[in-house]
Formats: sequence, structure tokens, C-alpha cells
Amino acid sequence: MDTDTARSVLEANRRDGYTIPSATLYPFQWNWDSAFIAVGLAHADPAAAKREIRTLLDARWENGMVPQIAFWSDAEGYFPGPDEWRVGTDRTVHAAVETSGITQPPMVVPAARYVYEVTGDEAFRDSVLPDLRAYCEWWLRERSDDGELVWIRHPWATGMDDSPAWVGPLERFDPGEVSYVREDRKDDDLADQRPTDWDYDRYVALVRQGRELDWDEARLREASPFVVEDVLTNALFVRACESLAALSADASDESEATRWREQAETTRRALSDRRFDDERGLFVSYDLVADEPLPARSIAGLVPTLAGAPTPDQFDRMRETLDSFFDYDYAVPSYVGPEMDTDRYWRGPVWLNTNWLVERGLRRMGAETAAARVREDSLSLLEREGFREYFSPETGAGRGSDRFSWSAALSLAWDG
Ligand code: 9YW
Repeated sequence: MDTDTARSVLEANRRDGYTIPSATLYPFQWNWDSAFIAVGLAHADPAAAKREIRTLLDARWENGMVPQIAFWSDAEGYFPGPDEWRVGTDRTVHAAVETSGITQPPMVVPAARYVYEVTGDEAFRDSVLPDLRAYCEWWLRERSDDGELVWIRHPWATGMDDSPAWVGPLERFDPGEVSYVREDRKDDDLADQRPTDWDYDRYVALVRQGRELDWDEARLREASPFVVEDVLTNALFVRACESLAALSADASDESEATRWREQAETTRRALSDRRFDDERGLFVSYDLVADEPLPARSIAGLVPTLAGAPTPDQFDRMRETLDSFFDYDYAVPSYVGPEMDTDRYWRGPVWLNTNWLVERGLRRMGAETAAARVREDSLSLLEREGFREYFSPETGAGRGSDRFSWSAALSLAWDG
């Protein structure tokens, strides 16, 4: 891999203490992007990796939530910006920064552990531990009905916005007349590679509902038409609890270490007992409003391997399903099934961050050959097409934005 170019992409996208995902599409700090970026930077530029995480945690809300976007400085070219979210700066604990009103999968916790394990910097560990703990507490307090599985209330919070898994719940609600101007399709070539207006109308209506209810979690739990237990978020929540346990143990806090180890086990078991679809051979998310599973063949359903969630029998069932995801020139498509669109966003293209999660998940399950295929395909896509946002699983063609930060960062991590 061309590590110099990867580093130069990350340096060009770096702002004051954080890295924007893309100069053409996403000009602020994004939550799980920064986590993947920190993983990539851990070896290449450890000081920047630590700073990336510290800055993200500085945007944490007083209630513990680490937001999806932190608007640290003004920038053109993204909708919805702070005027649309209207969160206000009184909710932040460390810094007065405008943010969005939702979170993203809690990848920042395992990323912080990864950076600590590479650097061994105890001052960094001690600085981030209280924030990571507050974030995990927030998930349990505000986003769990049963103390086992956690839910989200916006497709943007899943990190896989237009996944076909969300069509069912989005179809059931009428967004009404929503007027706004999209910023993500200025380039006409991108229209076929971005979410549709049908999806965007619903994303925006959910943001407007959030601000009308003043981002009050309890009221939104009752009123939101979109409340979903996402299996990718829950798998990363297990990893977050495991990481928090490991960091706490390292800091000689045995009672916290025990507490988070037990929570990881509780959520892992709930995933295995309640969210495995035996017929389809993968984990499926759950719609808490309609009280029904969302049985899509989404790559999200493979990520619980990373949490060690499948039993041996379940993993045997998953092997056939994996074959259907691997039946492409480039693994792993984000979705396989009737609504697959190999060029459009999360409806089929290969993304490097989900490949990273699945590769590590397969290794955890002992499936070394399958894991090696994911790594090799990822590196050959990057070699062929450069640091694109996503790729066609059929032709390998690069899609979405270029010079995309987590693609550059994860190439460094895979190389290191
Ligand atoms: C949005 C920044 C984000 C990613 C998400 C991806 C996309 C759209 O871009 O979200 O407007 O937030 O789906 O995973 O974090 O790269």
C-alpha cells in the first residue's frame, strides 16, 4: 500500500485536533469516523491518534452522549448543519460546541483501547476513561429498555443510513412536506450513488421531530416512529464494554472492570438468544415500534462475530450466509438481497470500516481463511482505486467521495 499517500490524505483532512471524513462531503468531525481514523493513526502518528479521540470526547454531552457530529468550526457544504439540529451549546460538558442530536455506533471505546495498547500512554488512558464510562452509562440509562440491548432512533445513528434494513420502519411513517436543500449531490454523477430523496425526507423529518421535542430522550422514545435495536450498534456496545473493562483493569479499578465485563456478557448473550435469525443465518435488527424483526441480509448481521456473540451452532449456520456475501469479486458487500444496488451507498457497496469490523470478527471466531479474504480484497480495492469512500463489489470501481479519511486510515492499520 502507498502509505505516504495515505498519510498525506489524513494530513490534508486534518483540522484543529480532529480529521474531517472528506473535504468534498463531510467538513466536520464525525464520531465513528474519528474512531477508525485513530485506529489507523495509532502506529503512524500516535500523538494525532490520541488527539483525535480526545477532541471527539470533548464534544460529549453532559448526559454522557458522544454526538454523531461536532461542528467545531464553520464550514460550507453540509446539510443538516447546526442551524437545523438546534441542539445549543449548553449540553456540552467540556467545550461549548454545537453538535448533532444523535450518536453513532460506540466504536470510540474500542478505538481508545487500541490507541492505549499501541502507545502505553497512561496519562491518555486516565484522561479518556471517565468520558468512555459516561458514554457507556448513557447507552444503558437512556437507550436500553431492559439493560441488555440498546436502541437508536435515527438511520444516521446506525452509520449505515440507507440500509434496506430500515425501509420497513421508514415506510410506516409519513414525513409530510419537508423542504430543505441537499448538499450531498452537487455533483450530478453522484446522484446514483447517494441515498434517495425518499430516504432523505425521512431523515430530515426525524431531525425536526427531535428538535421539536428538545432532544428529550424520554419523550422521543414515546414519539419517534423509528426506534431500532441495531445489531451492529449492539455488537460494538459489547466491544465497548469489553474495552472499558480492560482499560479499568489496567488502571487497577477492579470493581469497574467486573461491572463492564458482566455487562458485555449480558449484551452478548441477549444478541445470541434474541437477535439470531436461524433461517437466514445471521443476526437481524429489531423494530421496537412495530415489535418485529427487520430481516435484512445486511453486513450489520455479521458484525456480532466481533462481539463473540454466535454460539458454535450459530456460526455454522452463518458459514452458508457468508458464502452469499463472498460470492462477489470483492468482499464484503454491505447488503445482499432483492434491493441490492451495487453502486448506491449502504445498499450493496463495499465499505472499508465494515470490512475492518468483519475481518476482526471472523478472526475472533477462528475463521482465518475468510478473514484473510476480507483483508486481501480490501487492500486490493485500495491499491486499484485509491482511498475512495466505497466500492462496487462487482467491478471494484471506486464510488462516493475520494481521499476519504477512514479508507486511508484503515489502509495504514491493515499494513501495520
Ligand atoms: C451523514 C461521515 C458519515 C459516516 C456514515 C456514513 C455517512 C451521512 O457519512 O453518513 O450525513 O452523516 O453513512 O457512516 O459516518 O463519513
